[in-house]
Amino acid sequence: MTPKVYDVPGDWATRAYLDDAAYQEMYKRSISDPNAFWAEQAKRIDWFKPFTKVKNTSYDPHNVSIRWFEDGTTNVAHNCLDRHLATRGDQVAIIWEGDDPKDDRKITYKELHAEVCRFANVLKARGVKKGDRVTIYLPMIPEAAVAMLACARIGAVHSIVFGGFSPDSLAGRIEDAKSTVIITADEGVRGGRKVPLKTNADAAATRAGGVETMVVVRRTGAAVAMQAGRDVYYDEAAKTVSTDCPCEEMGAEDPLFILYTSGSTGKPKGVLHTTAGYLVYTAITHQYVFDYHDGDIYWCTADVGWVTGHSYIVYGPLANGATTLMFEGVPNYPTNARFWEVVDKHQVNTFYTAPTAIRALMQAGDEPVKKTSRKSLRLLGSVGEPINPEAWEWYHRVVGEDRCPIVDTWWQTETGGILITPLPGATKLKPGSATRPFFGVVPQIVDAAGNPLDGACEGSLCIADSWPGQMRTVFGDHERFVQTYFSTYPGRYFTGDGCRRDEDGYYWITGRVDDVINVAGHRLGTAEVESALVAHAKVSEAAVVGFPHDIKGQGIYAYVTLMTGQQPSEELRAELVAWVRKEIGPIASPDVIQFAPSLPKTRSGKIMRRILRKIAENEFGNLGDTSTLADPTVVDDLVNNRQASQ
Ligand code: 6R9
Repeated sequence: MTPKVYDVPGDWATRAYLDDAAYQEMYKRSISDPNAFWAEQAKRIDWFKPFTKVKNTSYDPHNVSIRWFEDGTTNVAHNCLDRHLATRGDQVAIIWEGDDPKDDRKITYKELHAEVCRFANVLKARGVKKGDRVTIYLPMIPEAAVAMLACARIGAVHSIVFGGFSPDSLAGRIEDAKSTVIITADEGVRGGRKVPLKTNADAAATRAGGVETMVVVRRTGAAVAMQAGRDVYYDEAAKTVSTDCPCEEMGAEDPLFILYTSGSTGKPKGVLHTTAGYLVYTAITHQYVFDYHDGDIYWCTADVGWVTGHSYIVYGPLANGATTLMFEGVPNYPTNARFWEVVDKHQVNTFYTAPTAIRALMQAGDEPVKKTSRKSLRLLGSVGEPINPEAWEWYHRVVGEDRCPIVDTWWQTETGGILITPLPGATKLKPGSATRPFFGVVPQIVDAAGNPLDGACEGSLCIADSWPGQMRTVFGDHERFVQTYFSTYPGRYFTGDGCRRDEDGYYWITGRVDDVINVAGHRLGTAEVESALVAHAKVSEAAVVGFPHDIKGQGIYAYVTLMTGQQPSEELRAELVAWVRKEIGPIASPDVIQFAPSLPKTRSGKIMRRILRKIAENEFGNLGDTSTLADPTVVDDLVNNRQASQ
């Protein structure tokens, strides 16, 4: 079946920065002479000391090293705030929309600058200095952006942990980052419910040890325990400091932040991003992908706990002097019309969300959308997982009333910014395809042996050379960085995604090819869920796979073998689901638990996940070769139980 193709709408062809010819020309330049291209692009930020070297990168597995603009110095907070004051001090930088539709706030660049300086001084007064790691565990309130920029201002490295993660997950990240400072809030508010952030942070600090300072932002005013000497309320500390705080001069390659993300093995990795290349890359992508012009109202619905929030709520937009909307709530609270009501209330022009939200709202029908105007919308975006063509068409037709292009942006925590994407004035759209590479990006599709494939093909997605927004290392474990991304296909960056390229050179991401599952746009390693399950006293063994889920994209299917003497029951099932929620967080709750007397293993003891995936997908007829199993009858038992549980 040939997919439908959507042309660039007429008004976009005239309004946009780039048409197709301009994209082609600029793309070619970016690839043929990256040094010249990125030297030119680096002018979009202010430098304290100019760089003389542009690109200095090696993908050689014996010496992976990624450096951009390495001898220049700058500061991210200066670029996101100070340099805008003369021209746009009174322009709104952040529109904050609270969980309750009655709560909102507008913060100008001048106000944001003052607040960031104050926060930075609170941190400094507590002894935080350049290079220190500061853990941020906050809800979606303006103070989250303020805290990030305050760290950047003084050269501290932030590590944001999503507010939905459990105390255990938070503790692991505090420990790994060797962080002695936590910034949290009394409580978070989402969908009308309170989240006990301070209580969680206390439990995590106890577990991790070494936490010397906890700065607590008051969100709800709930009474929380404050530990004398360690804990301080932000508003009280802020009264004692000035709003004058010079920016630290940062080397281009000094760390900006760490963000933990799941991989196929082991504990989550601390993805490390540095200063100048990251900022240049998020700024250029924010400008061209969203065709951002002065005065646009831009809304990305992500949480700052994920990379999308870092790059496209805070750093990219603020570097470009944009007005960025920050939303505390959820798509279906108080009703399924919330997103579109917020669009109308703040006259949003660009709206960037995740397929899982689109699918959930699609299921709720057209009526909540159609009762709103949405006339301000010009551009729609999607990120986090493959968007199925049905959801794409609905988003385009119902939400965008056939007039707004959709930018389906493919990228990763590791890539720092968008790598494969349409540009709205340049790219014809095919529903479900992330389309073409951004400037400076050379995608390569390789076969199982690592040979690059030409033309229309399907295989594993690699990137042939570095771009400025790329992660530099795994915090504290460079060897793991090399192993994870540069050893499978030596000489290339391996993304972990499968991909197809069609006859027009369009890229279609087919999903992860490793043991990572993407649940509602959130990455989870199957190994993480398994290790949470086997930590339960009644569980002897567990194997976790993803399976297709109507709304979440993928759901979590767990096969659990119980300790001898334990009996399967509905109560135990519920207990195990609750256990995983407590161990990792609600996003990791298994959707299905199948009790299995044993798991299909090879003679060398490896669990054959391929078979477990097929059973979870209900594809019994297509189990493939089971002859290498130590005990093939195990499979019949699993299939029978699966069928019985339907
Ligand atoms: C930005 C972000 C990265 C993984 C990535 C891929 C999937 C993201 C996608 C997409 C298809 C898109 N992914 N965007 N798949 N089309 N437009 O989501 O980062 O949380 O690190 O996840 O998400 O599988 O490898 P992260």
